[in-house]
Amino acid sequence: MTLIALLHGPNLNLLGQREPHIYGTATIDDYVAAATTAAAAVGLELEAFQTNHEGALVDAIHAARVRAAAIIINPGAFTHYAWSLHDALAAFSGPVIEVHISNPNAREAWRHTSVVSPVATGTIAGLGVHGYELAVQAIARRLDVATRA
Ligand code: CA2
Repeated sequence: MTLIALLHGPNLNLLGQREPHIYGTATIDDYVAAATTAAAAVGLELEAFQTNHEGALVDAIHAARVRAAAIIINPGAFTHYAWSLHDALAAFSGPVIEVHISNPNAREAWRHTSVVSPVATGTIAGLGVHGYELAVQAIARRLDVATRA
C-alpha cells in the first residue's frame, strides 16, 4: 500500500493542552486520526511521527525517502529557521505538503518566513484539522496524476 509520512515538529505534542485560542482544542492524536481517515478514504496508508528534535526530524525525512510516496509535514517553529529540514526535504522525490494549524503569515513577523516552503509542493495554513484532510487529498491527486502520466 502507498504510504504517506505525516511528520510533526516541536511542541506539537502539546496541542489541545495550551493556547487553545491559537491552536484550538484538538490534540495531535485528533490530527493524526483525521489524516489517517482521509488517507484510508482514498486508499492510502499513513504513518505519523512527532519529535521535538531537529535531527530526529531529518532522520524521519531520510527514512521516508525509501518508505513513503509523499510527506505531510508541520515542522512547528523549525519552519522558520531549520535549513537542515529544507535540505532533507529537497532530497525527497515525492510530493511534500507543508501544513500549519494556524496561519503564520497572520501572526508575528518572525513566523512569516518559511525555509520549508521553497522545497514544498504546496503549503496549507490556517485551516486546522481541515488543512490536514486537504493535504491528504492533494497528495492523492498528485500521485494519481503521476501514475497516469
Ligand atoms: O500553526 C502551526 O501549525 C505552527 O507550525 C505551530 C508552531 C509555530 O511555531 C508555527 O509558527 C506555526 C508551534 C506549535 C506549538 O504548539 C503548541 C501547542 C500547544 C501549546 C503550546 C505550543
